[in-house]
This record gives sequence, C-alpha cells and structure tokens, in this order.
Amino acid sequence: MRIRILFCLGIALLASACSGTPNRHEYTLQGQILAIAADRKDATIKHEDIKGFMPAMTMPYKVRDAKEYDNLAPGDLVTATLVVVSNDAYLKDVKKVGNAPLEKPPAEAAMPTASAGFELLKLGQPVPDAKFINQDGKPTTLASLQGSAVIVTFIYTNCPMPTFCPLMDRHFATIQEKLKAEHNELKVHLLSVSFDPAADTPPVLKKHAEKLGADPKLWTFVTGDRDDIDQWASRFGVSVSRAMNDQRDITHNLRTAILDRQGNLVQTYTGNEWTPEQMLADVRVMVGVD
Ligand SMILES: [Cu+2]
Repeated sequence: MRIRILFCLGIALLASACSGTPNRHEYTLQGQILAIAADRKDATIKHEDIKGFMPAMTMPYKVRDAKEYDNLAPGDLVTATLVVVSNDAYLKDVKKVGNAPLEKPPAEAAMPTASAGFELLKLGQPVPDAKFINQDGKPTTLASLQGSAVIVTFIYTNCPMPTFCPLMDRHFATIQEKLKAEHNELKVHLLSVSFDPAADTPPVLKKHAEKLGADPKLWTFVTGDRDDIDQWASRFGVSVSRAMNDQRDITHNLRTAILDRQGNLVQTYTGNEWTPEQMLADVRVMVGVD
C-alpha cells in the first residue's frame, strides 16, 4: 500500500514537474522606446523583426520587474529578451544601446478622432450598425443581436502576442463557459470582430472559432470590408495600422465594449487588464438580467 502511494506521488510530482515547464521561448528584441507607462511596467516599443516570431511593429511590452525600465526614456534604443510563454509575454534584460530622435508619436496617441474624423462613441450612444460577414460567410448585422447584451472585442487570428488578441480569445472562451454554466440567464452574445479580413476569411474565422470551442449560439466571429471595419472599430477607440510592405505587420491596440439590449454603448475597456469575472459583473450591474 505504502509503495503504491509513493509510486503515485512520484508520478504526480513528475507530472506536475512536466506541466510546470511551460512552452517557453525567448527572442531577442531590438528597438526604440516611444513611451513608458506611469507605473513603469509597460513601454511602447517600435522594434525590428523578431526572427522566428513576429515582424517589425510598434506595441506595448510589459516587464515583470519595473526596474527593467529604470533610467530609460522615450527615444532610447534598447535590446531586450522577449520571453513568450503559453499565455504571457514580457521583456527582461532591457539594455540601453543608444538614443535617437523620436520620429512620430506612438500609435496609441494618434486618436482616431483626430486622424480619421470619426468621433468616439460616447457612453449611452446607440452603436451604428455595420455590414459584417460571419464565420459562415453570411452577411450579419448588430441589429440581428438586439435583445441580447453584446460584448464586442477586436482581434486578428494571426496576432502573435499571447497577451493581446489570444488573451481576448481566452477571456471570451472563459466568459462563454460562465454563461453556459448559468444557461445564459444574462442573455449575452459575444462578438469578435477581425480587423484583418485579408487573412481572416470566413473559413479561417470558422476554424479559429472551432479551435476555441465557440458556440455559434453565444459567440460570433465576423469581419467585413476592411475600411468599413476600421471605421466602425475606430469609433470604439481601436486604432489599427498596417505596414505597406508586409500584410502581417499589424499594429493595434485593444478595446472591448458592452452594448445593452437596444444596442447602446454601455462601457468600454482599454487594453488587456480586464477580467472575465469583472466583465460579467459589469454586464449584470449595467445591463441587468433580461
Ligand atoms: Cu493582436
């Protein structure tokens, strides 16, 4: 009996040791710091190609130790190690290697209100409809979801950063699970909008949705005409920019929003700090049970 217990314990330890070794990769990043967050745990960096991982782009990178960004300022050229684990990514060993004048303000600062002339939606305002194509290739509209509270987010399926679009996908999957557990008594529908229609064709979205276990009754993936989607997304504060020379090079921020049952904007979330629990609690308070 004792031997058997010890043996099981051995197996358990072995198993936890194995699963405790996450799928970890390290890459070298070279770039220029454009901005550093007030808590000094996040910086917007314009960087070169990260070989084997992602093309050159500008995006925020967090660090686990705020000291990493100590003594650094916008304009500084840096090298760093990008650590990517299955559900997180962060920089370590950030080293200053030089300084150069800043070319232009970071993407996040270029608000769509100023650049495109599309006004940000205000809380309480009706969200305009758009012509979407869903994962089945069928035209669909927001109006078809009326009667449900809608949680909408913006993604593209090729996003390489575990803390960006893939995190939104994981959060939506968690929300779906929670909704199902209570038979969707909140009457919520999830809407993931891809701003990369060139790559995210309906069959690609469908495969992506299936991989995430998305139930089409609760969670719809859509895309549409690129300019239409960009314009619609910009009204939530989404800013997307694509490199001329590389289709995959998409720089974007994150916005997630709650729409009430009549299609009015109820709340917007910036970035990736929100949690599925908070989101559902907010829907419960701000929209309520039908
Ligand atoms: Cu992304």
